[in-house]
Amino acid sequence: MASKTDILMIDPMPESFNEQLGTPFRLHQFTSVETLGTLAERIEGVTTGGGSGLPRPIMDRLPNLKIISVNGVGIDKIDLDECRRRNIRLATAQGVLTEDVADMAIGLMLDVVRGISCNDRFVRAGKWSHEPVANSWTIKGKKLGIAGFGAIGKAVAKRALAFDMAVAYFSSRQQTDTPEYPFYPDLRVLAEWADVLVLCVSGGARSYHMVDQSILEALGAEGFLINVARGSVVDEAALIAALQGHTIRGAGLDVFAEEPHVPEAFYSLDNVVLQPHRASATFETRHAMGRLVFDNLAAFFQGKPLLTPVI
Ligand code: 8YV
Repeated sequence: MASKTDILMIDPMPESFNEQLGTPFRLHQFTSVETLGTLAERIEGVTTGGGSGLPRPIMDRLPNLKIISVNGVGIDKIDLDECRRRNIRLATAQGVLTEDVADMAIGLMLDVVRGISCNDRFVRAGKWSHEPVANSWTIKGKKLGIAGFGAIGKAVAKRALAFDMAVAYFSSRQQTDTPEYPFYPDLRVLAEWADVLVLCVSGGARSYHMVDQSILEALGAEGFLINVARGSVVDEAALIAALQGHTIRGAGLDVFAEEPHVPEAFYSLDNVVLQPHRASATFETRHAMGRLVFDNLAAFFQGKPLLTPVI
């Protein structure tokens, strides 16, 4: 019997995935670089999440690595130049998580604008019988600015139209397939226009702290910020100051700069809704993502084209 190909899992994969993948491959859960030992030389494939990527110290320890299959769409924590230099192929789970991530963006927007989580805490604390309940704000007619107009940004736009919102976007270039949405080449101008600014950009150096104090000021005291992209896109200290000082009205955050660490300053704020990076985490989508991670690996080791290649 041919020996199985060794695959290193940086993040744990669901049990169903292990069962599938366990057939042609031998799986190893990564714990630390130090404990890799002689296994390191046998590893030919890596699976990882978009948030974890493949840190260079691990990549550098795997001399026979041939393919990285990402259980997500983010590739900001993978050194693409090094992949090309070492001829390492890269595939992502693009296409199958778009709708869920867009739903999360809309969910966070509805939650923070309508005060849903805040009022849930109010009811649970038994305050309803003796304290006045604050009003929230309406969604209808609000202006939605979307930063990053790839598949996820466009799916957010589509949903926002059902709420009678006006939609415009910022992107590195104007999109040819969506002439119905106004394009703002300057994020600050979009932030000034928008009531709600949703971040759907890719992570990495280009978008690092793209939303800083000046963009929050442009969003203004009636503005809301929603982030389903990467924590690195937002200057968290500036955001905390803006929420505390009410120089923006609220925020909905699925992602943070140092996950799973979340700055404690957020905990006591009622104008922010926090999620532990759950946008793609539904049973259905995680199953489809796992399937794609598996199918890309299987295709590669069978000498077939990758289904969703990046490199
Ligand atoms: C996942 C993500 O939560 O797609 C991405 O880049 O960050 C998320 O969809 C992550 O990949 C799962 O580990």
